[in-house]
Amino acid sequence: MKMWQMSDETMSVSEIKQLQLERLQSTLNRVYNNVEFYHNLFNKLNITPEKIKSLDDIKHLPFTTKQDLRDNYPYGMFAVPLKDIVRIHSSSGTTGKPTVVGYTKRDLELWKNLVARIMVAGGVTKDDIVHIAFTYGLFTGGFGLHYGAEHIGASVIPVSSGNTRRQIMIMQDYRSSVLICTPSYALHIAETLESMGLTKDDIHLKYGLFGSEPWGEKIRSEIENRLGIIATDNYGLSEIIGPGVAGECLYKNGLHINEDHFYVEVIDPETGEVLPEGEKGELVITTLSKEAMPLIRYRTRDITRIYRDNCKCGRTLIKMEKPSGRTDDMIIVNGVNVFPSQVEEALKEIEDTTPHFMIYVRKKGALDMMEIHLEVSENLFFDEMKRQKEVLDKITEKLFNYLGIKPKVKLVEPKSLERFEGKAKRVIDERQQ
Ligand code: DLL
Repeated sequence: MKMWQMSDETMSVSEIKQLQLERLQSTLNRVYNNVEFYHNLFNKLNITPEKIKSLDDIKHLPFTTKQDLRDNYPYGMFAVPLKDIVRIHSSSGTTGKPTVVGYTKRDLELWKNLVARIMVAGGVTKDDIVHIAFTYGLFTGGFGLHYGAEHIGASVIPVSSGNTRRQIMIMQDYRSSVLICTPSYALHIAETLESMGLTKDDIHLKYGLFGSEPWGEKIRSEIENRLGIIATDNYGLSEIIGPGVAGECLYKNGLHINEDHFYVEVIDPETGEVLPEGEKGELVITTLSKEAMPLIRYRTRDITRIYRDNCKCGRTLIKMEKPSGRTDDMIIVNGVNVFPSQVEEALKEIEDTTPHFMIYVRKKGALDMMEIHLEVSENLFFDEMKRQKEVLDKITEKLFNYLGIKPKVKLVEPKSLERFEGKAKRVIDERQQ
């Protein structure tokens, strides 16, 4: 299996831990000396960088949250003067001020190498024609993947998102071999291709690297079958670097985390306690080599587990399971916790359903009401009422098993729900309005 930085991606666990400790200590010194926020916080807690003598000691360090980034908006978390910042991105926050992230020249070098690792792991080579349909702009997806692909030496087409028919024309004419976007946009591209009377045989795609939102195996197999590709998942977040934090190899069983640059922990989101490897909780990341904006124990709010295995690709980097959602995605319906990913999971085994659904939560008197609109196949939609009713009962039953509550389910016509060019939205909570 090809790798971009073989010696870094195949270190032994003891080598990696030694490197992480050295990098952690220098990061702690850097933030203590250069970031007022950390300086004051460490002083308040009576922590000095010298007190952190082992990786285990990291649990004594405080967490950093998105709120801390907001409180220090826009540049307060930077550890270098602005003159050393060469790029600024920001996160797509839906509430309040966005969070701003900066990069030095060396950070950009690091970033493109980490993205290159993930792209090579997902099958990309210098001979590929890489079609990037992530938005270019403040969002890290477009530029992040762009520089990684160029660094490998692939031919990059910076299409950006939108105008799907034109995307397909470009794919046909320029012979794009790799598609890069969100999984929901990939599905939308597949549908548009079919609505234009074309099939996967009319395009030249071989691989797809998708990320930036949660997606399950049902969506993966739909995309793979309809576009004729091998689809891998990759994960990242702007606060940490953008894409390039973790990615699947072609064995598609867990995302390899670039742990020589990011130290990961999984915590119980309620208590903040560190959980043993293998247990599910909130992912917390400490950057180990970033210059412009190092972060200590950043709470990602993403839910996953981390584990080591002997991956057949040869990489020894610790893995994370596909993130199943975010702690703040959780909706509470009459006291029961529900994650949109559970709905996707429940529908996986039911024939004639599609991955397109929207969850509405409303108030009915004092009670919460959850209604799921679900697109079904043409066959079923136009089938007799009796069969529709059977499927509806099956779906409701399955959802009850997964969620612990019985939502109202409405089967809707194929292609009637909104489609997304970026991250998909799965919940409309009308209780807050
Ligand atoms: O989405 C960075 C990125 C761009 C990653 C392109 C991969 C590809 P943000 O806009 O800051 O950055 O959003 C970060 O998106 O905390 C997760 O909740 C979610 N997310 C990102 N990748 C995945 C994934 C980019 N593969 C937030 N699976 C993160 C599930 C993901 N969720």
